[in-house]
Amino acid sequence: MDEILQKIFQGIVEGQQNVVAESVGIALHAGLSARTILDEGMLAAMAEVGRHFEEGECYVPEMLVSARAMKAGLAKLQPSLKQTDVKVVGRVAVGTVKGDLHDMGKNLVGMMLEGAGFTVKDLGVDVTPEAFVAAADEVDVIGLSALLTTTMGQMKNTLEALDAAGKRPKIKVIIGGAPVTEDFARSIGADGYAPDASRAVALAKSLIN
Ligand code: B1M
Repeated sequence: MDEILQKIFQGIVEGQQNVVAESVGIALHAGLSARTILDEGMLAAMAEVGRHFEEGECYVPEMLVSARAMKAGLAKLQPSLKQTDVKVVGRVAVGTVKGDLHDMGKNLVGMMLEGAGFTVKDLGVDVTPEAFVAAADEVDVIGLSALLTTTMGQMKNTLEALDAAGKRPKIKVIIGGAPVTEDFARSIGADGYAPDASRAVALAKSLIN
């Protein structure tokens, strides 16, 4: 791995915010693409942190410091994820479902959607079905994120709440997050599933055109 990517990777694993922010700046300056930095440096590092946690080599506080370091890197990367001169193509509300506090996947999806010309309303984390329903009139697409197998069920609850409030089929609902699958999306009646942020953008575009 490129030396600077290795530094970003290690900085996230060790939770060194300043090292990560500075190294992302250096990598961009050296001409590495935002996509390479994200995929090979940052997302790979978070996957490694997850592996350490699973194997009992790190605990929640360490995951949290790694998450902060990742966020510092994402903030540096954000302008490069945006395309220039893009027209507004639609409005999306994104949020992490009730009971779930993981926000980086959701943030990344929001950033990439903005970069592709969508207006994005970020509802945050631990978002109740009622809060998604309240946002439905202002958007064309709602994006639900869940990182825990225990909170995936909230996606179904949210879809049911949107149905009960008569908000569908006017709005489309897309879902994603590490434990979520295409089959699960189909089984709960979501309009689509995307495994990553760039495919979430393609999916949102395809649903509103
Ligand atoms: Co958590 N955590 N965590 N954690 N955490 C996981 C998810 C876990 C897999 C770790 C593990 O065991 N290997 C595990 C879940 C197991 C399971 O249910 N299957 C887990 C656990 C168990 C927990 C706690 C229960 C731990 C505890 O307290 N004992 C607890 C739960 C808290 C809660 O939410 N109620 C917890 C807490 C935390 C922290 C708060 C410490 C921290 C989150 C900080 C934050 O987000 N601000 C944290 C972290 C950092 C992780 C890992 C290490 C990294 C997650 C991450 O940010 N990845 C994670 C392990 C892992 O994922 N490998 C883990 C980077 C991010 C960019 O990727 O979110 O997957 P991701 O998003 C991807 C795709 O999934 C997709 O696009 C993104 C990439 O392009 N995507 C979408 C996401 N949302 C989408 C929406 C879409 C489309 C695509 O459309 C709308």
